[in-house]
Amino acid sequence: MSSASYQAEELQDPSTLGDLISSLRSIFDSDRVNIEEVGDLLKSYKSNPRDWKQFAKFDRFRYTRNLIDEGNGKYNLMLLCWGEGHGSAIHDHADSHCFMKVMQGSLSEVRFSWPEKNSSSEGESEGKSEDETEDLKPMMELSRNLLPTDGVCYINDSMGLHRVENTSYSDTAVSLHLYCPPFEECSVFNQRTGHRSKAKVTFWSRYGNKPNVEEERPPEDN
Ligand code: CSS
Ligand code: FE2
Repeated sequence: MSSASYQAEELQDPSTLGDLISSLRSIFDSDRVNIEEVGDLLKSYKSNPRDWKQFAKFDRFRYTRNLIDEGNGKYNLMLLCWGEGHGSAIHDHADSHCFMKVMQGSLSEVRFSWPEKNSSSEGESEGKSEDETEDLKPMMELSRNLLPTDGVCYINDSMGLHRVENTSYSDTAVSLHLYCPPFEECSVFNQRTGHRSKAKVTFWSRYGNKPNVEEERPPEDN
């Protein structure tokens, strides 16, 4: 096959989640992440529940994180399942790239800036402190978006923090997330005080299998 026809094949829209996984693997073969290219690829796949229902495992109480692919160790691809009214804490992304695509329903994404000091005291690094007594301003909302099915968004720590929520009380929601590089811990924030704490992120299921061991839960609200 000539390189030109190979390229033409690569540019075809993925028609299944399997195709999408293969294309992501080849994009991430390169050490540079082209944010636009990954975003466009995620947009070009049209969600079909038949492709991903084997990974969609819900919990009654919290949203769940279900691992789909470890991307040759370079990134984690996972399906998040949000029950009615389920939401995340305000969180960062541990210096990773975060891509998110809605697969079913819709999700609200509210962005915040990093906490800032309340006083005129200067010199210390903004929002990086875990000192519970530190005087910080209430966290400032930057934007608010309702992402529809097949909608894609991107965030990293330099763009701020966010809270993701299924605001529907009648419909569940499902989203596909890609984090590069993978992370096991992030920070969660209290909107009122700006205080931050560490939270482990865990998987509810891996490759469609739910472990019988103790329940694993996503980050708790601070
Ligand atoms: N970052 C959250 C989901 S919103 S992007 C998580 O991985 O649990
Ligand atoms: Fe997030």
